[in-house]
Amino acid sequence: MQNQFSLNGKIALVTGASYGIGFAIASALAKAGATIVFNDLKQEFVDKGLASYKEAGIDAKGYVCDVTSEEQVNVMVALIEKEMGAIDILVNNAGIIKRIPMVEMSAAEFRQVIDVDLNAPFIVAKAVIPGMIKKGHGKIINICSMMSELGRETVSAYAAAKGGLKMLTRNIASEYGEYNIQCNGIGPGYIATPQTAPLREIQADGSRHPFDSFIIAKTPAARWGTPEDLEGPAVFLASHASDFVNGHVLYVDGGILAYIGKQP
Ligand code: NAP
Ligand code: GCO
Repeated sequence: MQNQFSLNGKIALVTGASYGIGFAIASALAKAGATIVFNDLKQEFVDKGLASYKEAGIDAKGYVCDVTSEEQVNVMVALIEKEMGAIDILVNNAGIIKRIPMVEMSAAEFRQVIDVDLNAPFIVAKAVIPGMIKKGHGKIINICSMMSELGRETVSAYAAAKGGLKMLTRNIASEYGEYNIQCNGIGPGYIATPQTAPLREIQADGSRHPFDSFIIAKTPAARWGTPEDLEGPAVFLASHASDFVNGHVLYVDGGILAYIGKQP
């Protein structure tokens, strides 16, 4: 059974993985046997990421690359393929959020979120798929969100992007399934990372942030998720164990999507 989940000999590219969810997922893939390549926007974050991987006993390779730039992505993927071989596993993790009421949001801000959260996964997937076709197999995991299914105040661009990413996931599965490429999504619930830190800030009077209390009440597990909660699902979707799972989004949300909320 262990062999089904083994990633020995596989090369995995995890985008935006210096810390947070990307780091946890990459570390789990490494523990299952994969060689890790990651990128981040600035050398200083890549260096911090490299130090964290080293501390965890993982020999990762890091690149500076903005995933919204097709040129930079193509250069990075070509370098990886030259130095290490074709990528077996891609995790489109890099993402941003802007919490701004829709009527106050500029079109430029909206576009920026769509660019990182939807256009970039297209750009990176497009760059790695030809190598996967040549290799005869590939796994693409797109990091979706609760907002692939639900809306809420202030996150119009993010919800539009993550909803789009769910459909891009299904489309890649549809278009490249015949080449033995599986493309699935992971939809994390509310996970404690720098991205959600503003929603968990302790208030001036020492009480919990109202959004923090709201999430605890809305989550049957009655807690925020941790990046480590995503490790097992990521290894599953990257491994042979999921070879007939394609175009699926696996929600790892402590039950949020199943729950109407606490009765008054
Ligand atoms: P995070 O802590 O903000 O980390 C995001 C990472 O993406 C950072 O390393 C960031 O780089 C990188 N990044 C952003 N734009 C980039 C670009 N253009 N090129 C390359 N790297 C870029 O976020 P997280 O909470 O770990 O989230 C990771 C993914 O999970 C995102 O797609 C997010 O939308 C999704 N997600 C998060 C949650 C949650 O509750 N936290 C829930 C569902 C889905 P810098 O260090 O340079 O900023
Ligand atoms: C927000 C949050 C979310 C989460 C996550 C939920 O402001 O509502 O940041 O969007 O980060 O994506 O799955």
